[in-house]
Amino acid sequence: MEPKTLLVTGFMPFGSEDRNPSWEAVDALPERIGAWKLCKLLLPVEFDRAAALAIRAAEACRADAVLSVGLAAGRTAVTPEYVGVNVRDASIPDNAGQKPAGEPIDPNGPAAFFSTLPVRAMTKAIQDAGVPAKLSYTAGTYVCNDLLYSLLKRFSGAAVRAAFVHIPLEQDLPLDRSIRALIAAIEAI
Ligand code: PCA
Repeated sequence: MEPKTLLVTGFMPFGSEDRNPSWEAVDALPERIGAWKLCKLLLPVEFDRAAALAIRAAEACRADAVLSVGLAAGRTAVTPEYVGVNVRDASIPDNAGQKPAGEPIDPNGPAAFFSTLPVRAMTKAIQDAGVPAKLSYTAGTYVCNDLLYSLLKRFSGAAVRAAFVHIPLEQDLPLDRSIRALIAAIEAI
């Protein structure tokens, strides 16, 4: 059987961090996981632009699904995200200096979209692999949520499914555990 294509994205450093484990973990993933062939993309931490680049890449690599990964400093478990909400509310500027305060992502869009990959099963698979994981009901209101909402809106009603996984800082979860978690999550898709 032809492998299906999964676009996996990670982010550049932002704010006061000089590294972002989300891209380091994505970059370390093997090219094939289970039934999936991976196509990888490093994204800038910028409202609008990250989503536009991810959507373009999903179309270019004819992705069957998109799994985006980001850093959630302060969390100690890997957290698949249940929902993307139609809000931009930044507490620090993005890497292009934008700092939206309580604006919709799309003034005409619905309040939220639910992830279309099996986030509950992905969370369980990560736990079964021995890595702390918890289903999250908020991806925040910064660039990660912007990306998730925009992907789900773009592919709403289409065959392309999408989800987002936040991983902790390396000091709270070593990178090899986050990599193991992503492999388990992808095997569960
Ligand atoms: N985390 C940020 C944006 C980029 C990243 O890795 C977030 O949670 O919105």
